[in-house]
Formats: sequence, C-alpha cells, structure tokens
Amino acid sequence: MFTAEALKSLLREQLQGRLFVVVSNREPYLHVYRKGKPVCIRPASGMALALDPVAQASRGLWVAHGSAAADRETADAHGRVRVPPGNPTYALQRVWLTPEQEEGYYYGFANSALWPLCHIAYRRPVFNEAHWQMYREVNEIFATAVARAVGSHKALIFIQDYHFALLPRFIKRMLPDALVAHFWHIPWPNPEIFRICPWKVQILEGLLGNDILGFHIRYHCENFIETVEREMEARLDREITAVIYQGRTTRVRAFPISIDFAGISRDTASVEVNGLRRKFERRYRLKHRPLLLGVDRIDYTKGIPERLRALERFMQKYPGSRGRFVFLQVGVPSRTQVPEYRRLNDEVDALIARINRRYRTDSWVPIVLIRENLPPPTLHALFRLARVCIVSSLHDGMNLVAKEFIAANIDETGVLLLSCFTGAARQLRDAIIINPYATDDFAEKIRWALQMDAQEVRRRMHRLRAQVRDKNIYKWAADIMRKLSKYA
Ligand code: GDG
Repeated sequence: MFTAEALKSLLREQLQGRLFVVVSNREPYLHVYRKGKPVCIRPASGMALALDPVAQASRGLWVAHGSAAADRETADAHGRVRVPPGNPTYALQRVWLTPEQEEGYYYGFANSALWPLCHIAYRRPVFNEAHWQMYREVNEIFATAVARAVGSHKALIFIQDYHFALLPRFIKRMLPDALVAHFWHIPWPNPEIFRICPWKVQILEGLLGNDILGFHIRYHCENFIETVEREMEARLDREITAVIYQGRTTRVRAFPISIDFAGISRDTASVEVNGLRRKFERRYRLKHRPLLLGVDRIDYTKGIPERLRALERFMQKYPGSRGRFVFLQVGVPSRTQVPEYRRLNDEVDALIARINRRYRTDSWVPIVLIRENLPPPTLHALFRLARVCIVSSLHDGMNLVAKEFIAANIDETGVLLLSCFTGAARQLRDAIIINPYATDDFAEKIRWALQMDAQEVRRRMHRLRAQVRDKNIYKWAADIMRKLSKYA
C-alpha cells in the first residue's frame, strides 16, 4: 500500500527544491463564524478533501478563493494562514474576489456553463458574455497571485478543475520555467457536445498551456484529444497521447483519483465513531432493519430524484418491504445561488414528501433527509452502519463517496450500488452496477443488494477494499508527480 510517508519521500526526491503549489477555487479549510467566533471547517468537496493529504506531504503552498465569512479575520495581511489548524504543515494563500467576480466566474461561467456542458445531464448550459469576461478576469487574478507567491523560486504548480481552464497559459506566460499540471475533476464531453461553447478555442488554448493534463479515465482523455483535433490546428502524438500546439507539448493522461483509505479506516474504528454509530443505531432502530444510505451534494448530476423514484418503485413492487428498511439521504446544499439548484432542492423535497405520505406507517417513515454538512466522524459512522450505499450519478468524473463508503466498511457488511456513469464504476467491479435512468432495473438491484447473502457481501466488499487500499490518494498523487518529473 502506498502511504503518506512514501509520498513525502517521493515528493522530496522529485521536487528537487521546487516549491509545490496547489491552486483551486475551493479552500481546503474555511473559517466561518459560530456564535460570533471564527471556527475552521472542511468543505464538502471531493477535490479539497483529496488534495489536502498531498499538500500536507509537500509542505508547500495552496492558493484558493477566500470565500467564507471569517476568512479575512483569520488570515494575515497578505491573506495567508497556516493549516491544518493545530498541526500546520503548509500555507494557505487566500485570494479575495468581489461579489461580482464570484458571481460571474463561479456561479456563472464555471457552474452554469462548463458544469452542465461537461456533465451532459440534460441541463442546458448558460453562455453569457459577462460571465465569460469575469471568468477570464478571475483566472488572471489567480495567475498574478500564483506568480507573486512563487517569486523567483522554481515551482511545480498543480491546478485543480474547471474553474481555471485559462490559468495554465497565463501562468506559463508569467513563469516560463514553472512546471504546470492540471487535473480536470469532472468529465470531458465528446466533441459534438463541446462544440456549442462560444469560447471553445480559448478554453482549449488555455488548457494546452499545461505540461500535463489529467482526467479520471481514459475515455475523458480521448474525448479531449478528439475535441482538440476537431477544433484546432494542433499536432497530435497518439503514441505518447500528447498534443503539440504552438511548439509546446501537453501530455494527456488518466489518473483515477482516490481517498485516504488508511485514514478513513482508522477513523471509523475510533471510539468516537463507535459512539456515533450506536447513537444512529438507536435513533433509526437499525438492529431490526437495514440502513440504506446516500451522501451527496445536492446537485442534478448526482441522480437524487432518480434514486428516490427507484426506492418508490421498490416499495410499490414489494409492499412487504414497508417498515423493513430506512433510507437516509445526507444532502449538503450546494450552489443554491444557481436557479437550477434551487429547483432541484424543491423537487427533492416534494418527492420525499410524496413518497413518505404514500408509504409511511404509524411507526415508520421510509425516507429521511439530513440537509446538512456533517462532520467526517458522523459520515464515517453512517458509512459503517449502512447495509447499502447508493451512488446513482447521471454522470460523475469519479465519485469519492463510493470509495469512502468502502474505506469505512471495516466490518465488510455493506453493498455498494454504483451508477455505470461514474468514473468509479470503471474500477470498482465488485459493486452492483446500476443505470439510474432505468427505474425498474434499479429497484430490482436494490432488492438484490438487500437480499444478498452475507458471504457474498463479504467477498465483494473484501475485494473492493483491497482495490481502494492499493489505489489510494497517495498513489494518485505519486503517479502524477512521477509523470511530471519525468517530462520536466
Ligand atoms: C468532484 C467531481 C470527483 C458529502 N457530504 C458531506 C461531505 N461530503 C463529501 C464526500 C466526498 C465529497 O463531499 C463529494 O465528492 P464526490 O467525488 O462524490 O463529488 P464532487 O463534490 O462532485 O467532486 C467528482 C471529485 O471532484 C474528485 O475528483 O470524484 O466526480 O464531481 O468526499 O464525503 N463531507 C462532509 N460532510 C457532508 O455532509 N464533511
């Protein structure tokens, strides 16, 4: 198993004195006010949770948007704060944006245009010139912040996600000697879909400023290369899966992201998590009935209404199931400034109310929604308790919830129901694979998961655990670092 320690020594060896800089929109640690006092919290973001152990191992710098209410008060005059609190190992450089910049760049272009464009979840992307201008402006602001922080150091810059498609090219202009890698955490669509974007060439040119561009799976790499082929005058080297554009080479590679398997397994076995587990067991009377669990940001790509409809179909087809399970949906509110997300929240509320009204009994409600950002130990307790974890995304780059459930399933008593449209489904072959659009089949698979005999459950979960243990987040980071230094 690749460990944090192994990554640390690899980073020391590969960085060769270079400063390691992570750039992302979301901060790994935010400060909010609770009862008038600043407290530090972790965001519900797959990317931020995955990268934090890497940043800790590198002891470098992380540049991100300072977006939370108490962020300014807790940073120094230059916008810096050392993290993690209590045991700081790296510096977080906060970048301040105006509400107009945040609106146009984040809620606008990134989340109302690029997010629906790349996910193909049948939501029409909103292309707005003002949003695009803000996106450009904020990418420039970040490039300046990175260049200032790096100064005359040799640096290795690791950019995260679709908020920064233009950043690699800007950075290369300001810091020609920097090595730049970029990981795109969401899918890349096929050229037919991407071609509707009015600023497609600028986006591709921006991304071709990278030395390495990473996606979760080969399919997204192939889509990207085909998009370049269709839209630009660039040379493709299929032998090394690279694009050569204006004399620069960008290698395009698949690096399936993962989680801190050992850390989550350890935490799940702790006294604290055990206590929480007993609390939930009593609250939902789980000694007598299994827990089915969903954990997601409330996002239309996660297939939450599809999951609820499948549960409804299951109860309709098998009336004997009433009172015999509890489905708990942990749903963290997300991007509620975007109208599409507000509509989804209303849809989820209405669906749950309708299903519960129809199927409840005097002493039982089938669906419970916790609309909260729960602390990790609480999540781990729920993952450990769950007999079935349901991941039903309509499209997902990877999906870390699936892997976290596996890491927390230390008793090997859980079944993973996993959408075939997640990157994770390409790796986790022992999950039960579902198509969230196929309601009847989905309902049957819920039944199968609930009826699976303990031996088969254990056998599948055992193999899943071995896989995630082996291909963990440290290995993901190490693979990227090794590739990058090879091409330096
Ligand atoms: C993007 C891509 C890709 C959820 N509820 C709570 C909570 N969470 C955490 C989960 C998990 C993370 O949020 C969600 O990660 P996902 O991977 O499932 O999804 P996205 O946020 O859409 O992430 C995705 C990922 O980037 C990484 O590349 O896998 O495909 O869309 O870690 O546990 N965390 C806490 N409380 C909650 O209530 N603390």
